[in-house]
Amino acid sequence: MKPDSERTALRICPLCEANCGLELSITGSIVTSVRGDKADVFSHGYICPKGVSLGEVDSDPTRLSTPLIRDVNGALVSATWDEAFALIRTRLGEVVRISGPDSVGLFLGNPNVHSLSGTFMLPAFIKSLGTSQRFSASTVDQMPKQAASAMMYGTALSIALADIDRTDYFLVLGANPIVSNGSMLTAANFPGRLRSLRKRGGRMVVVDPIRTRTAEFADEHLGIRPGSDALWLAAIAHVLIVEGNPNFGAAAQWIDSAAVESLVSVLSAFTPEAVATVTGIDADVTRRISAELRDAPSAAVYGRMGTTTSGLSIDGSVLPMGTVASWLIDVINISIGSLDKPGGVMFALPAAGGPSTEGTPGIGHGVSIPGRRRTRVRELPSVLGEFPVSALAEEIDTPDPESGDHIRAMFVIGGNPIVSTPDSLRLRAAFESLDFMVSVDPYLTATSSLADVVLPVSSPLTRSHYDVVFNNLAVRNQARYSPAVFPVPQGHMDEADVLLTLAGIAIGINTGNEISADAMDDVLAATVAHQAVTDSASRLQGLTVEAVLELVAPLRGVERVLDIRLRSSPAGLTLQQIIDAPHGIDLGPLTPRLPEVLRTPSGRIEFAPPVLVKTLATAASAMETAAPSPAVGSYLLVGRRQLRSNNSWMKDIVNLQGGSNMPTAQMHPLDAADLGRTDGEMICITSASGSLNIALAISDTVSRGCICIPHGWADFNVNVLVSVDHVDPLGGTAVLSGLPVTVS
Ligand SMILES: Nc1nc2c(c(=O)[nH]1)N[C@H]1C(S)=C(S)[C@@H](COP(=O)(O)OP(=O)(O)OC[C@H]3O[C@@H](n4cnc5c(=O)[nH]c(N)nc54)[C@H](O)[C@@H]3O)O[C@H]1N2
Ligand SMILES: Nc1nc2c(c(=O)[nH]1)N[C@H]1C(S)=C(S)[C@@H](COP(=O)(O)OP(=O)(O)OC[C@H]3O[C@@H](n4cnc5c(=O)[nH]c(N)nc54)[C@H](O)[C@@H]3O)O[C@H]1N2
Ligand code: SF4
Ligand SMILES: [Mo]
Repeated sequence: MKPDSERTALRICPLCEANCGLELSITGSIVTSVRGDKADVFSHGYICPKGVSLGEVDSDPTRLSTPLIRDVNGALVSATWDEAFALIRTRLGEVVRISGPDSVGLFLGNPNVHSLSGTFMLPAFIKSLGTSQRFSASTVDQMPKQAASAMMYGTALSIALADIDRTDYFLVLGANPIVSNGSMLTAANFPGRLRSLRKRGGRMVVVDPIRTRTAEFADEHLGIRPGSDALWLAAIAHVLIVEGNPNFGAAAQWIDSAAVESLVSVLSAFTPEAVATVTGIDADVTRRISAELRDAPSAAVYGRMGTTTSGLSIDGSVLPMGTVASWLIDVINISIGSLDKPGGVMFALPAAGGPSTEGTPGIGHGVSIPGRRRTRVRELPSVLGEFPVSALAEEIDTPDPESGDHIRAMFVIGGNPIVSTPDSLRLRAAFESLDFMVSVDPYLTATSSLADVVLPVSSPLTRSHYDVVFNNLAVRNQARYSPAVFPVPQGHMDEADVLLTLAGIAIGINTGNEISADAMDDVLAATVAHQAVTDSASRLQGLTVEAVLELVAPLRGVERVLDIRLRSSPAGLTLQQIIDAPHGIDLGPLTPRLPEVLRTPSGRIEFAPPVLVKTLATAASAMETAAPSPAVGSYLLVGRRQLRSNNSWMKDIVNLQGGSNMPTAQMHPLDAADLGRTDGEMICITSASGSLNIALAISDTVSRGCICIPHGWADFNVNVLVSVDHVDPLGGTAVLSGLPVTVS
């Protein structure tokens, strides 16, 4: 073996929000091993099993190597890129010419936020296509947190982040970061950071219907009835604000007294005693936790999937509470003086910029929640520019009785909605009825196998990387860039080029003048440069577009856009400076950003947005009507994530298979005994939407009355059980946890 064919390369892991820096050993064109990069300024050598398998992801033989198109017999066959794009040009063109751009739907999946191409090139395609029919994985995920934060602070990425490296008290609801490695809170080595918290004498409390690995690690675990977090959080807020004298700390001068009064009034009903039955948490425990939060030198409350995607099931109805719960978390953080305080919850200052660094510091347009547009069939409100994915199937399969309007064509980009969104069987039938469908996906999946054209993108290791999105959510400010590890192999195509080509085709269809990917790249760079010279907060404000493009020449593609973004943002770095620091540039712990961070029209913190106050008020009756536990024979569905798995993909990676990575329904031993079922037996779970046969796994980690099933498995798809009916009225997000099911 030639020694010169062996090398190492550094690479930020694109597989989850933790953004670990990794070191790859490479022989020829094969990654032979992956380790954590000890010198990485953010992750300091941490790695998880998924990161270890990044080489296998790169060389995965199941990755598609050519585009696929559907032939006259209905089979998907290999095609050239020219053939695939030609088919899109013709068939998409037909649909748009006959029915207009709004007859084309878009579903954008999770991997798009983990790449520069998804971050920079995808918006160009969306704009070129000109459709309003946009759906994404956000409405089966974090949208309620974004909606609540946007209302309070002004933008969808103005998230107050738990400062876990400095806090003395960490209250976690509905999150399992020891397995998930964290979400809406980018903190590489979450387990290590939690160990440090414990080591420095800090306390951690986890609220979850399941005794997860995170709960087991914590000082205290509180089981809670699924979907009732908003009521419990309201009771804590009651103790702090109605019974006590809240100390708003740094936030005080940005909060209106009228907002405090309106909160006091709505919270008055939510005493710890009143919520005890419905939540399953004793009033004295709620009072003690409230006091601990108030008295700790610093404290942070953090909620994730369990708080954004749960609903409260009572008497046959399900109450989605995600946006209210997400808001109340911030209400509590503010009421204990934690906002903008080290060890409390703080805002990141992303080096490549973001919504909270653009525009006029301290004031902005804010957002309208619920959104102003409505879905055609059910009139569900839009949220932050998109529609709830729970409405997607009906928008395809239910033409307007008068106009005949409906979605006739779909682009699915980096998503697998058949597996990851509610009522999978109906969505599958809806996709099968489309006139035309395209998937941009490296794999043949439950979703992409329904497409007329599949455009595979080349391996993530053939692209450069910088976490533009997640630096808005990171617990430490830093800037890290990895160049591509491998060139794009002959015959493959980089995702940026795929998306720019699609954008050019869409422009051609809409205007008659198609633009090449190269020309599209120039249009995009000029647009970003234009923003950079006109934005009042930009360091490049006042320059000409030409001068900015001159500064970043000869870069093209994602690097060019990234360099413009870096230069225009508060840290004022250049891409070259970051390239010159291969283990990253540490920009230090989070620093106070009030009031400059605000982008609300009032220039204040919207502590008690009226729609949230109203929604909480309507939940008050739930406390009275809720029975202490679900009806006999009925169980509440709860989700879980698996350490050796990544949503619906990476299931073919050999080193990740087996062990805990199995699709099973976990149940408490006493519930299983009641049903007369033993471990490993197949059980049939039925909901209002469908039935699922799946193996039973008996586990005392599960609260009585709950059934815990992971998502992401095509053959054991939990989303056949999940209904499209229960949608958060403000955050547009589906209820995934807390739904009633029966077992037979
Ligand atoms: N019941 C239930 N449902 C859930 C959840 C739950 O907890 N319970 N969780 C929800 C959450 S949080 C999320 S984020 C969603 C995820 O939902 P999706 O985004 O729909 O699914 P993913 O499995 O993340 O993967 C999307 C697809 O992207 C492809 N892909 C991988 N890398 C790339 C790439 O670089 N480019 C492109 N173009 N494609 C790529 C993969 O092959 C896969 O087919 O699922 C949601 N669904
Ligand atoms: N290994 C691995 N890591 C991942 C992923 C993966 O698939 N595998 N997916 C990534 C993605 S896309 C995301 S969004 C993140 C998600 O990251 P997390 O939110 O940390 O992960 P989950 O495991 O979904 O944790 C949700 C927890 O909420 C609990 N829960 C359910 N209902 C309720 C409720 O009503 N109240 C309360 N208090 N708790 C409830 C569940 O029992 C579960 O423990 O993980 C990311 N990381
Ligand atoms: S924790 Fe996330 S970012 Fe870190 S190695 Fe694992 S998958 Fe990659
Ligand atoms: Mo997610």
